[in-house]
Amino acid sequence: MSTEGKVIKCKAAVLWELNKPFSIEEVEVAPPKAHEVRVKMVAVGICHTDNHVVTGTIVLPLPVIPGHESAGIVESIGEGVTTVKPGDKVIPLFTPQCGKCRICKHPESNFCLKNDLGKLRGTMQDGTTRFTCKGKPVHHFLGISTFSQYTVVDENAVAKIDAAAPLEKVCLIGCGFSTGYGSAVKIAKVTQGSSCAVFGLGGVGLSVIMGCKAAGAARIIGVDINKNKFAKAKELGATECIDPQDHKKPIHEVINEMADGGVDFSFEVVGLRDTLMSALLCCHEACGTSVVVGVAPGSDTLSVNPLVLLTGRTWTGGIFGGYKSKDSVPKLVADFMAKKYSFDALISHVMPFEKINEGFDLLRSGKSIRTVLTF
Ligand code: PAD
Ligand code: ZN
Ligand code: ZN
Repeated sequence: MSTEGKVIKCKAAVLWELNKPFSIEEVEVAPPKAHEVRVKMVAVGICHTDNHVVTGTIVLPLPVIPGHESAGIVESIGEGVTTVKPGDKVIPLFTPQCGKCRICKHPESNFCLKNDLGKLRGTMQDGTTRFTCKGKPVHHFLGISTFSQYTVVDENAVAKIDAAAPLEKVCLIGCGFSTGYGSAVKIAKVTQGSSCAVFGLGGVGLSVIMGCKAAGAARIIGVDINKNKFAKAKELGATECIDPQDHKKPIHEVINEMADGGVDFSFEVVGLRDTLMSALLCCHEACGTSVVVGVAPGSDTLSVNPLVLLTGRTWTGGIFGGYKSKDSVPKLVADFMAKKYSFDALISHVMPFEKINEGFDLLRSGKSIRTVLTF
């Protein structure tokens, strides 16, 4: 029996209160409106950004259904949708690409003005919600809310991918892999023979390392306070790994000494004030570039002596690895299918969607890299 045009009742992970476990609830998912698409989820990864919603580091109206690193199959489409059809394999895009705004028309920028990351309204682009639970509206996360068996997304926030792609793997292209890899190859534009330092060796940081290696970096220094992350970092291309707790000196001084005055490229992939500062100061004062990838609490500020930048450093950052999402995701999947990279080292756990709270515990205790939940 077709579900097209009907409300679908299904299971979703709802966050009712901060710092509480998700409750798996029956929710109602409305049919897609014009220029919207309803997607049946197949696999979703757990990214630290989802945990930022649970802790309130990212402030959203509650209740909310988080999740943003996923892959699925189109169930039905609203009026006027032309770029996907029912049955297509797709990846929802937490940064949309409307193609019309100033940013979409800019040759380099990717933070489309239709995004919900800046405003955090917790709605679809038209300002309304498609989920209800126990008679109450439930908010969306970044316009895609993928911790649900079915979700509705705007057409500009979903990309059609290769019909042969393994969804339980390529879901990582929806966030962690693309963010890390693109931060190295697209935002920093890491050069052949250069030196790099990567702070934070989680799913995103390890993907930065993969990007640095692919770009031909000669030296890649991994930095983490959890030594259990070092083996994977080395497997993926880190030439050495250091734990700031093993050094008396500030870690940026240690790296400045190791790397002839500082690395060419540094990446902050944690989301803390201290590591943001260390990453900035560990790149060379005259020719270094430091990239902000980690998401710090919205209320945090950094105070920087202008000389730190006056000497010639570049300080930059980016969402989703700087990729224009709708154009780039199908290409990143094609590169995966052509075996340009593998996600086997990044996916440490696979479990059924119902075990979502166990997956978050693994992330918080530093025991997982990426947990993929399957529906
Ligand atoms: P993760 O929890 O898998 O990895 C974080 C790593 O940082 C862990 O290995 C920690 O041990 C390590 N760490 C913690 N404190 C320190 C410290 N003081 N010094 C060094 N290392 C430390 O997270 P993740 O890889 O999923 O995400 C990392 C960050 O990137 C997080 O802030 C997330 O919100 C952000 C992110 N940003 C974007 C984007 O588009 N810019 C996308 C996805 C994730
Ligand atoms: Zn993410
Ligand atoms: Zn746009």
